[in-house]
Formats: sequence, structure tokens, C-alpha cells
Amino acid sequence: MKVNLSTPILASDITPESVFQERRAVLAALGLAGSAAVMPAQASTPSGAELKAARNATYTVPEAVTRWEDVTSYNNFYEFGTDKSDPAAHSASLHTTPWSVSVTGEAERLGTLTLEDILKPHALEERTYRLRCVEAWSMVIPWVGFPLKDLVARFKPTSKAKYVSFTTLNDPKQMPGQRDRVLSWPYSEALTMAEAMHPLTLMAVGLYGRVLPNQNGAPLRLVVPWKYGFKSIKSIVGIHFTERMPHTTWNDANPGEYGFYANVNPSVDHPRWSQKTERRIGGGLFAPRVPTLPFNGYAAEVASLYAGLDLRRYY
Ligand SMILES: Nc1nc2c(c(=O)[nH]1)N[C@H]1C(S)=C(S)[C@@H](COP(=O)(O)O)O[C@H]1N2
Ligand SMILES: [Mo]
Repeated sequence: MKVNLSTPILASDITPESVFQERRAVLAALGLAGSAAVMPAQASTPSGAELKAARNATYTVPEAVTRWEDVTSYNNFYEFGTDKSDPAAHSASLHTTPWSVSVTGEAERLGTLTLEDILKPHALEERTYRLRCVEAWSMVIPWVGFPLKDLVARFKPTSKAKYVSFTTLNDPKQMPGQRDRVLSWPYSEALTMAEAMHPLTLMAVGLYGRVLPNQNGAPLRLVVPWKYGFKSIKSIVGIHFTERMPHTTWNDANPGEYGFYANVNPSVDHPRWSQKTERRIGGGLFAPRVPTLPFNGYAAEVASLYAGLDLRRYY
């Protein structure tokens, strides 16, 4: 069990408004945004290997999708650094082939699977979800993946399995940000079994019809659209079924600020900022903030999972 007790600096690492976005807007206003001297070069069209995926029209949103260059250049992935631009700049050192995932704990079928073993039985679909970061910014992302519940079912969890936790690769050679102890590595996250088995919960392998860029969590990441973004763990190498509520990275780091549930909730503020509104990345300098919706707009689908739970206490 790891409990990180010395991380007040983490809190200050998180900014409710994007410094990056402001700098970009200021540069744009100055006519400098295209200058390679001040901004990293960015591909403006989707790149990477194409994936075959059928659009699932049940899972979409009315808003426009966030531009590819924003989705792939403004990231949180502390294994590559704490600045939004670090993951795109430093994740080329991550090798995603070969890749394997170990399955342990309260399930009948345990062991290590290759990425190919994991993917084989699942048809890929495209779903557009809102992603709402706890830092009060958001994006709209066309993911490619398959329902987590179909993968979990293959492992036959026992009746003792009440939670499932996930871990990210831990290798400072490939993930230079892990040389700094800004978080307790490996990054880990967890869901209740009911959350894991909910049809909205996605295992993603791509976005914009292409394989996931490393900075977005290649080759396999979780997407839980009704929860703050930190629950959507990237570059997964471990799946573990437990009876007791598992430790999770951000909750261990600062339990007063990051709850286990982390359901998007505009009426429960973060101790240091409001969660009532959010900034859509890519909206430009004068774009108004948009209201944050309960459960990030997925209340009709998921609110019943929390019936009887005090959402102020279990944030
Ligand atoms: N392993 C790992 N997963 C992670 C993170 C991280 O630092 N490490 N950051 C989380 C946070 S805070 C957010 S908001 C989302 C961002 O996903 P994106 O960069 O693909 O938009 O990834 C989440 N998954
Ligand atoms: Mo986040």
C-alpha cells in the first residue's frame, strides 16, 4: 500500500485556467502563434495508423469536436512532465509494441495478455464524449474503442470483486517524468464494478479514427466520461480486481481535493476553485465559459448508480 503524504506542491501544479491556452491566445493576437520559435510544431491533420471503427450514434454530443491539434498537444500525462505541452514533446520515448497487460485479483481468468489478445474479440466503435478535467477545462473527443464491460466479462470476476483498479506503465526510461516524484508511481485509478460494467465506460485505443498518440495514452486507456479526467487512466499495463476500495493516485496525493468517485459535479467546488463552469479548449480568447453539467451531461445514464450516496461527502 502506498500513501503519499508529502505532496502539497501537487495542488499548486494544477491551474484552473489554462496558462498554455492564454499564452497561445496572446501569441495569436500578436500574430506569432505560427512561429516555430515560440510554439512547438503541430500537425494540423490527424496522423497515425487508421483504425476500422463504426460510429455509434447513440454516443455522441451536439457540440463540435475539439480540433485534433488541441486534443494532441494540450494534455495531462505527468509521466512525461507537468506542463500541458510536455506529453506531446516528450512521449516519443514510449514504446507501445510489444505491449502486455496483467490481470490479477478476484477473477477466475488471470494472467498476462498481449495487446492483440486484449483487442481480438472486440469490434471497435467510434464514440464522441465530453472530457472534463478537474482543472475546469474540457474537450470533445471522438474516441475509438470498445466497452470496458465486454473486456471485464472475459476475466469472470468472482462475487468478491467489488472494485477494479488499473495501473499505468512504470518505467522512467520510457517515461522521463517518472524521475520526478510529483506523484507516486505507477499512476493508478479504480472504479466500482458497477461503474466498470456501465455501457458508457470505454477502453479506448484511438481517437479521430487513428491509433492513440502516445500523449493521449497509447496503446490502451480508460475513458469514463461522467468523471473528472484524472479517472481516465492512460497506457494501462495492469488490471486488478479487489474486494476493498483500492488506493488511487490522486486521492492518495490529496484526498481533500480529489475524491475516489470524482463524478463531475458543478455544485461541489474544488477547495481552490469553482466547478460551475469550464473552458472549452480551442474556443479562442473571447469564448465564454460554458456551464458544467452534473455528471458531465451523462446524468440520465449514470445518476442512478449513486442513488442514496451523499455526493458532497463522496465527491
Ligand atoms: N497515467 C496517467 N493517466 C492520466 C493522467 C496522468 O497524468 N497519467 N492524467 C489524467 C488527467 S488529469 C486528464 S484530464 C486526462 C487527460 O487526457 P487527454 O490528455 O487525452 O485529454 O488524462 C488522465 N489520465
Ligand atoms: Mo485532469
